[in-house]
Amino acid sequence: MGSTVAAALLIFLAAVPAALAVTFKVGDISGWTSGIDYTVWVTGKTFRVGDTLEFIYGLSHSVSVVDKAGYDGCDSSGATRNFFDGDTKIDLTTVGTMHFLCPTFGHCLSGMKLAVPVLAAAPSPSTPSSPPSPPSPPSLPPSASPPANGTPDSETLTPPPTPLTPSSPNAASKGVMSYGIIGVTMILMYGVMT
Ligand SMILES: [Cu+2]
Repeated sequence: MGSTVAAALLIFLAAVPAALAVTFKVGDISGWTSGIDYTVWVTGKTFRVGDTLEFIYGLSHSVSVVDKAGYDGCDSSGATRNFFDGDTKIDLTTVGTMHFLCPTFGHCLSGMKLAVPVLAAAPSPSTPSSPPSPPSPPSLPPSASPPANGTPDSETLTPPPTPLTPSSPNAASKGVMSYGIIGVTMILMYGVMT
């Protein structure tokens, strides 16, 4: 049973990265506001066609979609779209760099602008090119092995149910992994006691 669960979990983990589009909350918990360096926020992230940007902002801000010249010069006069609703979701539909700025006076000049490089949609699993984020191989805690000599101590035999990967997708798979670890522990205890 344990191997079946593990196999199902592996299939699940392998299928997720290619299947899910990502919604990026611009600025993360800070949102779309003054005083944030959005070039830093963009660094290290991969944006793809099919993903979504979500701008969350207060009344003093808005979002203008501009071209590179508008971005460089903080000029929103040529904006193709403007949003004021405080929670703006923009779908990334084409490959290339999208440019945004806040047209409130002075905000763009103080850094409230965003350039997002958009790549092609994520490759399908059958494509031989490198996947965006291969799951790191899990490392089981070594404390599950019983002592070679002496009586087994039940406390040392039950490690905490740590998730196998740092980014566990949901609580359900955590529960499955917990059952797997408990099952392995029980098998080890049974082997020691017989
Ligand atoms: Cu602003």
